[in-house]
Formats: sequence, C-alpha cells, structure tokens
Amino acid sequence: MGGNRVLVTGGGGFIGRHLVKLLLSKGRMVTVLDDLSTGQIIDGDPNVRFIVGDVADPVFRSEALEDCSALIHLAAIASVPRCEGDPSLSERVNQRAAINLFDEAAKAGVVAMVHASTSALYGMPEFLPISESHPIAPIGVYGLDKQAAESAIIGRVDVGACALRLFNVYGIGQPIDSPYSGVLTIFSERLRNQESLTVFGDGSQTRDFVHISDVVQAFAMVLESLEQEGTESPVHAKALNVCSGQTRTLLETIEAFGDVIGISPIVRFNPPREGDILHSSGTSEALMDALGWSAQMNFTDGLRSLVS
Ligand code: NAD
Ligand code: UD2
Repeated sequence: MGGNRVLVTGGGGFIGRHLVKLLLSKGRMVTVLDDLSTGQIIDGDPNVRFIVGDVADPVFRSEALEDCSALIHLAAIASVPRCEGDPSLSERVNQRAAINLFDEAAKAGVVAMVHASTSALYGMPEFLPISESHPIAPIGVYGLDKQAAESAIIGRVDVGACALRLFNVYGIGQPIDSPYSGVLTIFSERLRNQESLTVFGDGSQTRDFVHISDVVQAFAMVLESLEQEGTESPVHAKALNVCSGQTRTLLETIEAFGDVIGISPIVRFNPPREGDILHSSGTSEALMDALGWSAQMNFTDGLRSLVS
C-alpha cells in the first residue's frame, strides 16, 4: 500500500458522509471534493481536508488529488429527474468529470480507485434477481452517463479499479427535503410528522433496499483489496452489485414501518410514476465470492434506525 490519504469526491453527501466516517475510524486521512450542491461540509476534523469545488473543474481535481494514493468517486447528480431535466449537466458531471478524474488520478499516482455506479444501468429487468450478467440497458440520461463512467473505470489496466452498482440505498442522513429522496426516507419522515403516505401505483412494486452501513463496508473492503493487490485483486476491472437480496414490496415496507412504530399508517394511492420500474431485486454473490461481502443489516432493524 502506498500512502494513507483517500480522496472521496461527493464526500459531503448521504453515502459520502458515512464513508468518510468509516475511513477515519480505520485511521485514514481523507480529502473531500464536494460542491455542496446537495451535500454538507464536514468541519472540525483535522484528518479531513474539505475542498468546496466542482469535480468537473480540472483545477479542483488537481488540487484534490494532491497526496492521495486512493480514490472513491461518489460525486454526481444523483437525482434521475434532475439529469433528465438537464442532460448537459449530467453529461458534464456524471460522465466527463468522472472519466477525466480517473485518468488524472492514475497519472497522479493513485493506486486504487472505486466508482459509485448504479442498478439503473440494468434498465427494465429481464430476469430476477439481477446478477452482473444481466444485459445493460439504461433507460435515461442518468443511467447512460453512469454507464460511460463505469466503462472508463473498469477498462483500466494500469491501476486497481472497480465499480459498485448500488441498488436502493437507505439509512439516516439522506436529505429529507428533496422530492427525489428515497422512498423509505420520505415514508419515515412523513410518519414522524403523523402524515399520510403516498404510494405511486398499487404498492406491489418491489425494491432491493440495502442499508448504508453495508454499502460503506463494501466500498472500504473493495478499496483495501485494490490497494493491497492492485490489478491482481479479484475485484479489479469488475462492476459488482451491492444489494441486500431481501426484496420488499412497498406495501410490505409500510406494514413493517407500522410494526416498528406501533401505528397503522394512512396510505393514499396515486397513479404510477412514469418510467417506474415495477420489480428490482439483485444478487451480490459476485462480491461475496470475491471478498466475502454480504449485507448484514436486518430490514426491520434498518427501519428502526430510520425512525428512531
Ligand atoms: P448525494 O446527492 O447525497 O451525494 C452526492 C454528492 O456529490 C453531494 O454531496 C453533492 O454535493 C456532490 N456533488 C454533486 N455534483 C458535484 C460536482 N459537480 N462537484 C463536486 N461535488 C458534487 O447522493 P448519494 O445518494 O450520496 O449518492 C452518491 C453516489 O452514489 C452518486 O454517484 C449516486 O449516483 C450513487 N448512487 C446512489 C444510490 C442511492 O440509492 N443513494 C443508488 C445508486 C447509485
Ligand atoms: C432509485 C434511485 C435512482 C436510481 C434508480 C435505479 C433513489 C432515491 N433513487 O430509484 O437514483 O438509481 O433507483 O433503478 O435512491 N414511491 C412511492 N411514494 C413515494 C416515493 C416513491 O410510492 O413517496 C415509489 C416509487 O414510485 C418507486 C419506489 O417507491 O416505485 C422507489 O422509489 P425511489 O424514488 O425510492 O427509488 P427508485 O427505485 O425509483
């Protein structure tokens, strides 16, 4: 392993903040590059160098890469509707900035890099559970730009590199004030305020909800393997699912929330969202086989942590 400093782009965001905390607990020094468009600053920790700047700007990328031996790239326009509404912004941040960053990181001496990819690359599932051999067929701008970034990282031959295809990540710290927050965050907040829940469709849609604590463990394990084994790592040049394999319908999640809180939530049904995928469920056997990772958080405990 080379140095001790990790660059986490998007480290002020939902996943980033949890990940930075985990890396610090492992004794790592962390540089964060984040433009605070949806994230928040981390201050007061001498082991965190927080740079407020745009990852699409080469000057900020160069400054952020100083002294870093490893990279975790999370910075992105993570909202699908925002990408659809502004495709050139999505292309600039989610695609071009990522591809340039990977090249510049390798030139700057980074020995390991991990990229936050997405289950959105699979598009409408052809079979379930979705494994990495499922066809790639992203539906919109967000998925297409993420696909281009993913191809760039898993095509690297010079440094250890891996992409993690995240399914529906949930947990505390996801912004609650955005109309594009994850459904479990929205539900928990509305229940806390004793408000009714809105279900788009009949609630029979399924999602593979994976808890943030499991997600950040996956990033840390993959990074360590790439740092130790480089291009010989079993995860090098791979794009791997990060999911729980424990799929729930929306109605089941509402029932589980009700059990945890001890109430019967009031549910209103609206028409399905345009383009909504009906069923999503993944398998993370590949990451299990490579590094022994599997999701540990029990769903009810995960919901309890959300509402507590
Ligand atoms: P988030 O919006 O909370 O975090 C993204 C961070 O990137 C924010 O702090 C934001 O301020 C920053 N950022 C955005 N544009 C930037 C720019 N131009 N320059 C610098 N910083 C910028 O989202 P998240 O849920 O933490 O997602 C992190 C990553 O994981 C993203 O790449 C997202 O696409 C991916 N992902 C998330 C999920 C999920 O369920 N949350 C699922 C699949 C993939
Ligand atoms: C998630 C990601 C998205 C992309 C996609 C890949 C989030 C926030 N979004 O979208 O970035 O990676 O997966 O497939 O993680 N719903 C309701 N009521 C609400 C809110 C949502 O019924 O108040 C429904 C929604 O219509 C959908 C399901 O809940 O059927 C999950 O919605 P989501 O926005 O949490 O996540 P998803 O899977 O659409």
